[in-house]
Amino acid sequence: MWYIKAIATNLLERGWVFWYDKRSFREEAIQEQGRLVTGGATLIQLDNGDALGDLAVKRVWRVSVRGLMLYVVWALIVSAGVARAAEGAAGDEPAVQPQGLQHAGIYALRRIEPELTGAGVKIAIISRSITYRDGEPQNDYRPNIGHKCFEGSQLRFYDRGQLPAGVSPHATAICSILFGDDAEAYVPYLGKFRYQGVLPGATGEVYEFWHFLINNVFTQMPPSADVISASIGSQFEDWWTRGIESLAEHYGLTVVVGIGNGTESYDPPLYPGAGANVIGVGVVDAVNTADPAKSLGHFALAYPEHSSIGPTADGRCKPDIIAPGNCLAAGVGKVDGYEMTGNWSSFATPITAGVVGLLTQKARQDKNLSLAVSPNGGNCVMKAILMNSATKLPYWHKGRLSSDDDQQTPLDYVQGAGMVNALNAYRHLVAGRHKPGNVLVGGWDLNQLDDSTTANAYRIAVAEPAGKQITTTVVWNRHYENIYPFTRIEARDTNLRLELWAVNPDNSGNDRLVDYSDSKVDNVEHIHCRAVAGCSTYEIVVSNSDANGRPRGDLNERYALAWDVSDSQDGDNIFWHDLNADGVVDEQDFAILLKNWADSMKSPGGYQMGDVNMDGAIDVNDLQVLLAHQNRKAQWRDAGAAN
Ligand SMILES: [Ca+2]
Ligand SMILES: [Ca+2]
Ligand SMILES: [Ca+2]
Ligand SMILES: [Ca+2]
Repeated sequence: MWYIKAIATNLLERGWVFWYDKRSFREEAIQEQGRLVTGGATLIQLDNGDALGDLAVKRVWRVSVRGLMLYVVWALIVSAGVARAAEGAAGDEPAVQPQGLQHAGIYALRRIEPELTGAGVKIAIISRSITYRDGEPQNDYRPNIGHKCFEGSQLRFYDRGQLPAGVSPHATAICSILFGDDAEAYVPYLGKFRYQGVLPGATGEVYEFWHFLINNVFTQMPPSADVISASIGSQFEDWWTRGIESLAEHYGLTVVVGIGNGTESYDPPLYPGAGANVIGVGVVDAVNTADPAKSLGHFALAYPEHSSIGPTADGRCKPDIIAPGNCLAAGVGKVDGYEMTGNWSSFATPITAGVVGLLTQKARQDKNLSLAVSPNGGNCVMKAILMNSATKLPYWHKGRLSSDDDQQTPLDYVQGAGMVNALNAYRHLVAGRHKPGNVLVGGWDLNQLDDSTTANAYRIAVAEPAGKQITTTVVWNRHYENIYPFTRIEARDTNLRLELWAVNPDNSGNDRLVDYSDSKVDNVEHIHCRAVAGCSTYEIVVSNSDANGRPRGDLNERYALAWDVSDSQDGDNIFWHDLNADGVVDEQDFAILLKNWADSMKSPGGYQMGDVNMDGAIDVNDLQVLLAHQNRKAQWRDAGAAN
């Protein structure tokens, strides 16, 4: 068997792994693991007991060599010999917490780039005082720095200093998700576990909200930070929400803000999360179970009942992105206590901001990536990369249920561009910046359109278009005055358009427009569509939608573009059928489908889940698909409770 070992070693070095023992690793098991491609990681072990490490399995082939059946696995090797990842079946050893970070691909990224801990990166946390007296904040906005998970953290505080600073449970939870690190954490229902936030090596700059508005927003003095994370919201746009957008525009600062959860279904997204230049974050719910160990480790979809929903009052798509919200987080009662946060966009926000922090650290290490952190448009690059690399969850569709609005509505009203995927975002970033012309199948650009260049084209070659998905996103800033009250300069705003063309290199007369995205009001355009069978050359075109109707001199616009070609996404996700996310497809799910079907007839403009076959309407055909999956169970449901 030595030669198999040698081949294995060689393949390993090139990112391949192969398998030969049918007893230890059956084909079905490989295929099962193969579903965990997105942000997933799984341990594969050689039959002699050598751990190959955590792998994100991409594809499996079966081949025969000298009579031996080999299973060849195209995989990304995450690291060798590390502890088993907790993506798998419930009943695993409790792994690192918060598991929401695992679900967002953050631990998988850290396994391939262990030094990505946020070192050298500064994150500003905008934190409201918990107590107000006569409208005055009482300065209780800080995390509980006595908590064990903050022992090694670098946290600095900014407030007016007139009142003694107090502790906020909200800020404690958020800062632990970002900066916490505790090798010996414990809660009774999990036993011992490792606690590790997104950026344990970063510096946290914690600002009291009103202090931040007066000292930084009003004066337009950007905080000393690379990313702003805020879990704060107001129903209405105001001078300070526009002032924050102005900071993003004028300093290229990435601002990540939760859109809120609302108090009832279909509440609109809150400002500044709803602001055009901000990354607005919605929440992916944990699965529906009474077992805390399971609800910390398994996540379902974003639901309009729990996550606020777009469009905004002026018709723009929000959120931009979603992330898991239910995290284990430091509490304020005990110095070593941890509590479950629940499904709130407040906690999806630091996960998303943290991913931008990780990308920032990487972009600083490589001068070829430096435009991603440029003060001139870096926020657009980060937003384009984050959105383009996001994972589409079941039911992702543009705008309303029907498809007739898809070209004018770039994003899903509940999922935005999809769920944050740190590993995929990292791959997008390191694929590098490419200027218009012939480009690689993945990458990004920071560029501009003006009077002389009214369109830029990026040509990609897709070797095997069958079953492939082409995704591309363009992001630009809206323009604001940089003094109070930060009025929007509407005349300065542009309306960009994104097109995907199937190109015939031999005869441009045969080029065909495959898809386009051209909203009148959004400052993002997004395409996610299947490649055309038999067509391997494509062109992505960014242009001014109304170039002909505008006076000259007004067309300058800086934009960031990201693009990628990926395999078609997982159609076998149980949440297509398990509508209440309790881990089994049964009559409760049929009842939800029937209700949503009725609602979709009553209010065709609403957002209902249940178009299982994605033909733009909920009807009897969807019910039939659901019935065909009756009694299907999620792996986690019947597995023993984790410790
Ligand atoms: Ca639609
Ligand atoms: Ca447009
Ligand atoms: Ca169910
Ligand atoms: Ca349907």
